[in-house]
Amino acid sequence: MKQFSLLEKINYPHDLKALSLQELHLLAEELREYILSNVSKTGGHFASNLGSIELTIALHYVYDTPHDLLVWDVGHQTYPHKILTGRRNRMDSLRQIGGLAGFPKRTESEYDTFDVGHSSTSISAALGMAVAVKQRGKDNKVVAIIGDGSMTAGLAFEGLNNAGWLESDMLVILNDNEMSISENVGAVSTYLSKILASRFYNKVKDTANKALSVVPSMQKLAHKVEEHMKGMVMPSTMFEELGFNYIGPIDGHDLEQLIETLTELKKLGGPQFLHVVTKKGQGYKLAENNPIGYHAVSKFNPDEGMTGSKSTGLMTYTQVFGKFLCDIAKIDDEFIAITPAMREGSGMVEFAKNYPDKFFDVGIAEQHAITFAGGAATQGIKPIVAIYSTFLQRGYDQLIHDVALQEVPVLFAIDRAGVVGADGPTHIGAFDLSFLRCIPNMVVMTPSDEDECYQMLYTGFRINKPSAVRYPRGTGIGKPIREEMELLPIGKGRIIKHGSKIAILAFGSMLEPALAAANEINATVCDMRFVKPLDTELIKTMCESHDYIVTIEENVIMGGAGSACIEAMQAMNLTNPAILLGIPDEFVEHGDPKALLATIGLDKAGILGSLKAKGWIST
Ligand SMILES: Cc1ncc(C[n+]2csc(CCOP(=O)(O)OP(=O)(O)O)c2C)c(N)n1
Repeated sequence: MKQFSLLEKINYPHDLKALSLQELHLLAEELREYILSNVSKTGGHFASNLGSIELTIALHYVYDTPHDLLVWDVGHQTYPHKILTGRRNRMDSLRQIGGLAGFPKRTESEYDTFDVGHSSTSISAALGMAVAVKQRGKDNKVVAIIGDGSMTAGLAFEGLNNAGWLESDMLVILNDNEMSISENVGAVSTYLSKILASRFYNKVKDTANKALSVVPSMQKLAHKVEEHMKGMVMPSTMFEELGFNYIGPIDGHDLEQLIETLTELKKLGGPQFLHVVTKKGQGYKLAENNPIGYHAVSKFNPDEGMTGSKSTGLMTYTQVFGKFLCDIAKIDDEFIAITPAMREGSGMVEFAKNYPDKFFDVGIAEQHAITFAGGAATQGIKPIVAIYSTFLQRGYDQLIHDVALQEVPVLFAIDRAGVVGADGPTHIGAFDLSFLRCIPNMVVMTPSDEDECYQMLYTGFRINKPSAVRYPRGTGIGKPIREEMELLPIGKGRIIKHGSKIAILAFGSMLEPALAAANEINATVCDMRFVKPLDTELIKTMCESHDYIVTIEENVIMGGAGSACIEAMQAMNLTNPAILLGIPDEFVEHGDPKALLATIGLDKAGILGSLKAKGWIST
C-alpha cells in the first residue's frame, strides 16, 4: 500500500497555502503516485495529468479558488485539480456511472468553472467570464489554461484576438508539451518550438530579471530592460502582437519558478500570457517515452506498464476504416485522407506511415478540415474526412456551405457515433443522423456489421456526392470483410428476418439488439442501411404486411432515422402505429456503454419492454 500522508491532509486548496516549498514538492510526488495508482485501476487520461501536476499546485497555491476562476481547456488534464478540490476520495469512481466525470463539470464542483471535453474553448470562455466579472464590479481573477495542441484551433485564436482587443484582465497559460494526442502539427507548433529554442534570449532575460527584481521598485525597470532586450534579440512574439504581455517560456515542473511568476502575474492587469513548458507523462518513464500510448489508458499494472489490451478477436469499426484506407490506396491514387488531430483514434496510423503524401493531420481544426476537403474536391481529388461524430458538430456550417451546397464528393467516415461511454456527454455521438439527414445532397449510411461498413465506405467513396458512413465505437459483431469491394444499391435496405405483426426497422448498430428481441417475438427485422435516401418502398411493404412498426437507432429520437420513417409513412398515407426507439431528449452521462444503452432502453430487454408497455406483445 502506498502512503499518501501529506496528500491525505489536503482536502481543499486552502490546505495548500500553509505548506512550505519543500512540502509542496512532496505533495507533487504523492499526487503523481496517487494518479498512477488510481488511473491504472480505473483507466482514463493519464500522461497529460502527470504533466500538469506542478502547474495545478501552483495555481491553487497562488490564486484564491474557487473565487478566482481557473478555466481548463479540454479538461483531460484536470485529475490533479479534482484531487485537490475535494474529490480525492472519489477518484476510484472516475468515468463510471454515478462517479466522477473525466472532465470538469460545473454540477460536480464549484471549482469547475466551465464544462469541457471539446478543445480550445478556454480562452473564449475565460474572456466571457472576465468581461462579466468587470461588468458586475467584482474582483475575481480569471485564468485560462490551454495546451499547445488545443492552441491549433481557430477558436483559440478567435478568443486571443478578441481578448487582446478588449484589453481584459485575464491570464492565458499555454501548457506547451509539444504534443497533441499525436505529435503536434502546424506552423504554430513550429513557431512555439522556435520560441523554446531561443535559449539565448531566455538566459539573458532571466539574468536581467534576477538582477533587477530583487528590489520591488526595480521591477518596473526590469520589465523595461526586458522589453528592450526583446527588441534587440528577438522580434516580439505573435502573442504580443495580439495584445498580450508575453512571459516565458518557464519550466512547468519548477514549482518555485511557477509560484513566483504566477504571484507576480496575479498583480498585473490586462491580457497576460504565460508560456509554460511541461513534459507529457512527467515522472513515469514509460509514459514519458510513449506519450501517445499513455495519452488515455485502460487498466494496467503500474509496475509493468501497459501490455496492450487482450484481443477479443473482433475488429473494431475504427480498424475497418483503417483497412479500407490502406486497401483503397492500392487501387486508387486520386484521394487524400484528412484527420483533425485524431490519427490514432481514427485508425490511420498504418495509412499515414505508408502513404504520407496522402495523409493530412490538420491539427485540432475540424472546420478547416472540412473546408480544406471541399477545396480539394473541387479539383478532382477525392477527400476522405475521418472525424468523430461529436467533433463533426464543430464543422457543421462547413459541411453545409463548403461541401453539400456545392455537391462536391467528400466522404465522411464518422467514428464514435452513438453512446461512447466513459468520456460522457461531451463526446457522445448522438446527433449526427439528425443533423446530417436534413442537409440536401447528402447520402447517409449506417452499417450494422464490419463488412457492411467496409462496403459502405467503398460505396461512399465511389458515388459522386457528399456522403457519410457513421459507425460506433468499439468492435463489430465478427462479420468477416469480403475481399471484393461492392457498390451497394443506394437507398436500399434489406430484410434480415421474416416474422409477422411487428416490423422492426433497424439502423446500424441497433440491428443486433433488434434481432435478439425479434427472435423472442417472431417479429420481422430490416437492416435499413440508408438514412438518406431512405428505402421508402421497403417501409411501404413493411407497413402493408405488418400491424406495428418499430424504428431503432443509436441517435437522438428527435429528427433522427425513425423520424425520417414517420415522415415517409405520412407522405405515403400509411398510418400504422409506430414506436420510435433511440436516445431520449437528454444528455447521456458517462459510464460503461453497454450499461448506458440498457438504461435508455436500447438493448433486447429495453426493446421488449417498450413493446409490452404499448400492449403490442403480451407480458
Ligand atoms: C474539438 C476537439 N477535437 C479533438 C479532441 C480530442 N483531443 C483530446 S485531447 C487532444 C490533444 C490536446 O492537446 P493539448 O491541448 O496539447 O494537450 P495534451 O494532450 O498535450 O496535454 C485532442 C486532439 C477534442 N477534445 N476536442
